[in-house]
Amino acid sequence: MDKKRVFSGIQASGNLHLGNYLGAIRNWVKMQNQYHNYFCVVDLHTVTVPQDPSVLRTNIREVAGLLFAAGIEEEDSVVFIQSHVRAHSELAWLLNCITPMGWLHRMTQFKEKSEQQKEEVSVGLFDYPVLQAADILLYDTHLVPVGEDQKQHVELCRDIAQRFNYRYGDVFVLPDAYIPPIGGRVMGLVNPEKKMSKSEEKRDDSIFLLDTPDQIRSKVKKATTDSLREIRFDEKRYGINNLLTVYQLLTGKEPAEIENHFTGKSYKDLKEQLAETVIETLQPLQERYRELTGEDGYLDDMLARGAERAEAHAENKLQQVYNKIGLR
Ligand code: ATP
Ligand code: LTN
Repeated sequence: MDKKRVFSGIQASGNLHLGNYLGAIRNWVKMQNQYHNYFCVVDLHTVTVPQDPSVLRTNIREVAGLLFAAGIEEEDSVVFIQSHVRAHSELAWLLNCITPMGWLHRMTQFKEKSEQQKEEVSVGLFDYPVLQAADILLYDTHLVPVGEDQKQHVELCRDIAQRFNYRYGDVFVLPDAYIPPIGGRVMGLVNPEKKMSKSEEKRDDSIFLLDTPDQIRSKVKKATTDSLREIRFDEKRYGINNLLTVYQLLTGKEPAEIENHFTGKSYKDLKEQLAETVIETLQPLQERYRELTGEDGYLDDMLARGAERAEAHAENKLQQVYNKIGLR
């Protein structure tokens, strides 16, 4: 039977963190041999907010390298850079012309991100979800594995696809989001009421995938806890709950087993064990990353192959769309 298709994207806005890994990338790796996969570094989304050109260039390669280092395999998955496949921008334009502004006004991520920028906010940031819809729809995607914050964008993509299909006939597959039952929203270490984020000013909130063991120990040590001194899963105790959830995700142990293990132990014990578990998890990934990026041209060749494979599918879809609209 034909495998279904998966598409997901990741921004090149800075270092990847444990939230990106546990909420998204790790699941992509786990699911990859059940599907045909497209994983995209969405650099056109990244420039919706100001970026330094040379930093951006470095970040794009770093994110792509980390995807392979985390275990994405060329055999099952096409990894590519969004701006290398022109069809993404072209389809975004065509979808812009059928998407009501009102739908975009409802997007909570835009409301949050634009608050910090007020009048300076770009048209691109407002239009961000339409470009995301183009990404997904170009590949006849069935499933979009993402963190919880992206659920609304995938639902919007479905609405846009439905509207197009209704007007012009069936062209697009309607995608579903896949959000992991746990890990879909890893919280900040210092501020556990907000999600762990790359764009966060407070760097101590996030563990980055390329952090050194000492940086990891120091960040986990500074993580916010509470005064109860009891190590138990409890959604109302944001700090401890987040540390335990990350520990659960990394060890694969059941909550009851974890609570038993930490009975009579201190927050300091929990933090020390968590830090060592994070270090152990990231060490092989960091090693692979160094190997991969150490060899001149190796990563670039993989990305060129990825773009070529992606383009073959995307161009075909784009032509169908032009045709339906009456443009070509
Ligand atoms: P940031 O991490 O700066 O908030 P972002 O969420 O805007 O970045 P990406 O880096 O492109 O954008 O996100 C890549 C994937 O990681 C998405 O599927 C997103 O839902 C997921 N993700 C991001 N932050 C978290 C988090 N704290 N917990 C779980 N998943 C997350
Ligand atoms: N908006 C997403 C990144 C993204 C994406 C996509 C995710 C762009 N295009 C297509 C899934 C499918 C984010 O900020 N995390």
